[in-house]
Amino acid sequence: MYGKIANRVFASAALLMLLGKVWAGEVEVRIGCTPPTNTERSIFSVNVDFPDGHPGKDCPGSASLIPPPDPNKTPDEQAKAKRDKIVETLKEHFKDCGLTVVAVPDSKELKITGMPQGTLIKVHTGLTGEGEDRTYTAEWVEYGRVDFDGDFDPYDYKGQPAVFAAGIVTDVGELVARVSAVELGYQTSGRRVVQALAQKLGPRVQQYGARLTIDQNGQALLFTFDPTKTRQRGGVVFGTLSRSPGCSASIQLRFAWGDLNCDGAVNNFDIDPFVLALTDPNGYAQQFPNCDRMLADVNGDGVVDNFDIDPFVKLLTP
Ligand SMILES: [Ca+2]
Ligand SMILES: [Ca+2]
Repeated sequence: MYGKIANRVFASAALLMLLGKVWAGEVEVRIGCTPPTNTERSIFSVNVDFPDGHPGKDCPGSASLIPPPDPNKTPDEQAKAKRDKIVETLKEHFKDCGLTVVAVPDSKELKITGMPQGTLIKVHTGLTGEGEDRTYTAEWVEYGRVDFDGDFDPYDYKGQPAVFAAGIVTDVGELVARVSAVELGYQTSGRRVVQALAQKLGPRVQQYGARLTIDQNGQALLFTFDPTKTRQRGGVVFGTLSRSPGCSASIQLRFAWGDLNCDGAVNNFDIDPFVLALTDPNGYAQQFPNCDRMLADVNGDGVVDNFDIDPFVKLLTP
């Protein structure tokens, strides 16, 4: 059985050796900015973590120094100024690892293109104090998380009670919960904030195409996205006006169909794992514990079987 399937896959794939590698990585991720409120230059950072084993060049993290907003500018202009500063820094950091960073015209967003599937993108707002930034992608988001790490100052830069926000963006729309320090009785530990936000989001998250759980440390909201409801947009909303660092968010891109060794690329190295997924589910789970055997369901009918062989071979053929 194993031999027969392997032969069929290998025969079809022999052609590929001549054609070279096929890369999966063309995912676009967007970051939308809201106006910062910091009173001193503060760091806003974006980290891109390619999947383990990905042969592409490592992408270093990037920290942008965001100046305090110009009070003569409108909130939209302040958000765009922050966005432009981030674009300027990211461009420099990501140019060697195959990612392109541009400002999206007529918006407060930037987009990063060229991400391999399976990449983790993390945004840390540091001390920049903004209401509701967002990061999302089309079609490829698997998980999202919003962290409120540590204890937060219950006041914002104007001395008003701070507001904390978290939510999701999907094809259904945006679902955002906000909680103020007043509502929390000024007990603004990350755990309290996360609990309060989860309570507000809870009843409606599923309807928006995600599942919500709380991280075991109690300081992060974890979202698992429904692929059928994140075809156009899927991601998270996050932010706080508090003068404390500790708010961050990340999205994890799904691996591609056929990327059976989960290295972010679909190529000849996936042939052996594919055959293993097909013939020996337990063996596959043992050898690729961080991967999902269902990635072998290339024809998308919900089962992994021989009918996935031809579509898999097709994936490998440009
Ligand atoms: Ca692969
Ligand atoms: Ca199938």
